[in-house]
Amino acid sequence: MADLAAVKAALTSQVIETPSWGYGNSGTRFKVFSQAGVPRDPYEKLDDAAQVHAATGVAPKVALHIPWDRVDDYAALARYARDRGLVLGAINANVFQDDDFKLGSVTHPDPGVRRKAVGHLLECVDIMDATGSRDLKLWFSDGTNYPGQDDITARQDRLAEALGEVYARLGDDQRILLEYKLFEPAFYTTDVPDWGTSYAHCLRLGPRAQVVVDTGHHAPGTNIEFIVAFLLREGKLGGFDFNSRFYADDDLMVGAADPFQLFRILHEVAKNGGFDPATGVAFMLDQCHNIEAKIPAVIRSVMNVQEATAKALLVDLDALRAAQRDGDVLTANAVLMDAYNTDVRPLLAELRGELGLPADPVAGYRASGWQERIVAERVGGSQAGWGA
Ligand code: LRH
Ligand code: MN
Ligand code: MN
Repeated sequence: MADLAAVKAALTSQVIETPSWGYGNSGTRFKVFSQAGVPRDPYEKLDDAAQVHAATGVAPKVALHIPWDRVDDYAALARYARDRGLVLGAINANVFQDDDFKLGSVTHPDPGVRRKAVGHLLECVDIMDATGSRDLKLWFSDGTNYPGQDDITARQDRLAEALGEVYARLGDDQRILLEYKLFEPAFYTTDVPDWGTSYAHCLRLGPRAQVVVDTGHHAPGTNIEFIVAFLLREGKLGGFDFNSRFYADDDLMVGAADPFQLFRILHEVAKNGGFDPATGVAFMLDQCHNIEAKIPAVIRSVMNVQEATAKALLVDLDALRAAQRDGDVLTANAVLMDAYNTDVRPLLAELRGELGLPADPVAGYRASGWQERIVAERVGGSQAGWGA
């Protein structure tokens, strides 16, 4: 039997980082839908994130995206966050929304464009110094659309050079988290398309470069928990961008499409010690809420991660290992399924009660009056960045 007190302690110390862009308007390339009351600036995004933290108790960190969250004074933004019980999390660089980056950013054939891209990445490290952020999260849209368009190997060389320059600029407590994605917006080659490419670059860079796994960035059918187990074993799992998908990079609420996959991923995290804050695994959300109400959707997502975490922590590892040792396939599988099929909602409601949180965080948010207030007070909200 899993130790319930230890399960509760792990659930209490878990930190789920929410994305600033999840609070803004978003959409697809076909349409960005506007919602009433969305934040008009990064400060208001933090106000909304504070509501998520108030309702759940486990979401004190907020990731920023630069330049979507550009402000004059980042130290002041960090203070504003602190005053609301929050801290600023990963700084996400954006080298994908500038006309200059049409053929790539750090892998662009023109050294002048590469310099501009690296300049932005270095500026993001300056911002981290001001905000106290630990993580520089890098996702490159770089790639090609047509065979022959550019030299695949030369692009890897350019990528390595840029990453090396940024790595050298990191402070002792800062990390590069290198994200991969199979395709989109590039449709033929992508310069960091998979975990292996990211891992190879991180390995070469050194211990402060780690891989980030965005759950929506794989080919259909990819066994993500295998990747997670492998990276944890190598000390190279920097964190997650959680979301869920039915087809490609859908950015739907985590746990909505495939809660069983989320459980299998978090089982690997639990089994390999990844919930220990000392391992530094960041549990981030990377989602956009195009058609649903944003703040309750973020709350729901946090709850979905908590539920999958609780189930993963409930796996009876002694029984599992005994069955594995005995080659008892059916019992091993049953041990795992017993944990997955446990209704952990009463346990989480009890824990929230003990912590003075609403037993039902979505209901707690709805009763708070915040939604009505922002709809009345905020006029002309901004969009997350897509299509901006
Ligand atoms: C790319 C990505 C990356 C970006 C975010 C907005 O698809 O997952 O993490 O920063 O979306
Ligand atoms: Mn992502
Ligand atoms: Mn993505």
